[in-house]
Amino acid sequence: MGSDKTMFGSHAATEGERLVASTWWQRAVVYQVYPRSFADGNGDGVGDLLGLIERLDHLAWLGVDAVWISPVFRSPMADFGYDVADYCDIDPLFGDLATIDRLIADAHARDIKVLLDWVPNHTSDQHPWFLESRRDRTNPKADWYVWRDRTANNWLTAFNSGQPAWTYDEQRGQYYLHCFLAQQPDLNWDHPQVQDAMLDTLRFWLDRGVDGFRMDVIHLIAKHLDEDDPADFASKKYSHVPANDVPEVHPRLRRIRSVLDSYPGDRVSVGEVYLLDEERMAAYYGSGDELHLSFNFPFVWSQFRADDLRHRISRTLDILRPRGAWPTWVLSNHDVPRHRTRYGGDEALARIAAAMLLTLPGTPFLYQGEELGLHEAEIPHDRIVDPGLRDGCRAPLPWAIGRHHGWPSDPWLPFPPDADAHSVEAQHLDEDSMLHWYRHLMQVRRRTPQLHTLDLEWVDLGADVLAYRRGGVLVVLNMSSVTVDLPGIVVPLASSIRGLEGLHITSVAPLAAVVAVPA
Ligand code: TEU
Repeated sequence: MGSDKTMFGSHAATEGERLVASTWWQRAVVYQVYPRSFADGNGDGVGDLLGLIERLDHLAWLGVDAVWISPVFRSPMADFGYDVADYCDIDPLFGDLATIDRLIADAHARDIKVLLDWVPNHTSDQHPWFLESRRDRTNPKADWYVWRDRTANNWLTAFNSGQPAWTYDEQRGQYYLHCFLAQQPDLNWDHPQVQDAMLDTLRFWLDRGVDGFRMDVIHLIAKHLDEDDPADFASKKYSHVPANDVPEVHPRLRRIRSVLDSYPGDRVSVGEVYLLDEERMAAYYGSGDELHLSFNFPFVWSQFRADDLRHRISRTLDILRPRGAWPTWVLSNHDVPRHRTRYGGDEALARIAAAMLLTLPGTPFLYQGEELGLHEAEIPHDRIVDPGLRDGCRAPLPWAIGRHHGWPSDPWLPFPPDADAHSVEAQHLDEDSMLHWYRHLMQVRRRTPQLHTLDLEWVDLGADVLAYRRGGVLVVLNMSSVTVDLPGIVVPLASSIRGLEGLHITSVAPLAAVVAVPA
């Protein structure tokens, strides 16, 4: 536990650090769509772009400002799209280029921005570049991937497989590097032509009007192959990826940034910098010339306890703010068990988590289904399909009450538990539902300018209460089992206990969240 000084010291930004949102992506709430499980437009049991287009009105109603869509490019789907065989085409499972053009236009017509998921570290082993590269040692793309006569280090693949990150290729007669599956060979980013070709794939989509990219394991585009992982590396709970963090990555990020910045309209990059340390992660923002945003994984993995959260939030703000770097906040995504389940399943805690996510200083990212309060799905043994065992958070969204829950046919994975009660249809009708709670918090966030800065000042209301002031707005997340008295009389803008909005209150009930202004 940190010292009281760090825990409750003032975290209001100083004059030089005070940052106010000036771009759309600093004000935005971003919603991650995992397209296979969002909505199915063609009835084949797998979600697709048409399904997403049909649900844009729902997302506009919910109040999201942008969608990040997990990969929809041509892919053999060994890693469900994170193995790309053509960066400049859509997989027929999801639609085609005309469908994505329509999606971009229809989203923009509703003031929703579109971010695609760019996978620069590796391609599919079926990508034409790899097929050419593996042919022999002299072809024009011979050095586009990482080939060695013998395994150059002790790295293991991700997903806890225990397998070496090097596979011998008979055809080429050499080993190639793959930080993930053997079907995902790592590109050789030391090669200028690889960099140029990958930057062209960004231009392809920027020209088509996308507003930015989530960038998959972006820290891996530079590596020191001669460095072994420490002996205890594989046993460290969440470090499945060789944790490369080397200086050569920064000029590469600056090239990527300059491509995005050469387009009008504030195109944005948000990097999956899977380094479990805020200080290391912060370096990937450069001095405003590398990533626009970076995911904050120590926060994802925080215990849902006031002291741990306070520590992570303080550390993030203390490190990012002086650099002029804009924080992001995520609780769930397509790789980790749903936070509702991680936090024990309780609905009241999930409501508190939502209030926190949507009132912290920076850009929040929601993962599809958290607004429905979905639990992790239980996947029977014979239906597990993901090599990383992440199917439980990738279960299809229940849209309706009844058989198939609004899907035209039985989808590719089983539904999460209590799918009728958690469905959009059921929750739409119930103003007291989790869905309405998220929507209301987003409305409050949008119309409250105090929530669009990086100011945050802790308020000490007890160890199990996460409480902070954002300008004049007080947020009280009571994670304790007792009622807490407030420092004064306030009027809730949002209250997880219904019926309190607009009233004068002086305390917050156990396991309740309040966003309020002074009376
Ligand atoms: O994830 C990278 C990553 O760090 C994950 O492998 C994480 O360690 C793991 O999922 C925890 O179980 C990205 C994508 O988000 C993931 O879906 C891909 O499988 C991976 O890259 C490879 O592209």
